[in-house]
Amino acid sequence: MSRAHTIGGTAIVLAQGDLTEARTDAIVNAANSGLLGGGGVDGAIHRKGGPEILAECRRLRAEHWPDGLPTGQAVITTAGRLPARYVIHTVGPVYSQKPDVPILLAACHQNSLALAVAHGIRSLAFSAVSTGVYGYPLDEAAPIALGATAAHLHAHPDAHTEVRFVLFNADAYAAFESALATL
Ligand code: AR6
Repeated sequence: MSRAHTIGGTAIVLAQGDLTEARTDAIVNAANSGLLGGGGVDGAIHRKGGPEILAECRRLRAEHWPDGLPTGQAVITTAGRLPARYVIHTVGPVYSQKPDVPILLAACHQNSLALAVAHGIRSLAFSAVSTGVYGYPLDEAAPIALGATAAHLHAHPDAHTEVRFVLFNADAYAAFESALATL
């Protein structure tokens, strides 16, 4: 299953599947501020990508983020043994009714995409950040993720060829499909 929508020179593509198998230049990890692995897609990335990713995350912590990466920000490492070349690690917000929560989820996407531009990354793939362990409802997260991506693509019409959302199950795919239809 896949669906696409084009903004400038970039296709926004929805697909159902496993992010660790994406053959884009970069995949975006739904990390935590410790950057040292965890469950969900983060666990799968470190498990399949191997120790090189963790070693770079440790170095980033030691050199730049001794107190952890703040929510909404993004950093980049190798992708180790994964088919992608890079992993962009971003920290989504834990879902709550606090007013800054949607702003932080949008910032994850904007900062990940800005980092991709800075590294000449033409294609990248996200999962549905914050919608697993962090509890963000899919129908609220999908329009924020896609809206932030669309805003970035309007500002950088030639920076990327593809921004893919790899959704783990049919519910996630349906939520992103509905949100994409309203872009
Ligand atoms: N490919 C694509 N999507 C996936 C995969 C996969 N391999 N595995 C899970 N998902 P989550 P969060 C989906 O929990 O909510 C970790 O412990 C999943 O169904 O991975 O941002 C981190 O270390 C959901 O839709 O990330 C943090 O502590 C989406 O990916 C915390 O969880 C995100 O779920 C981050 O929580």
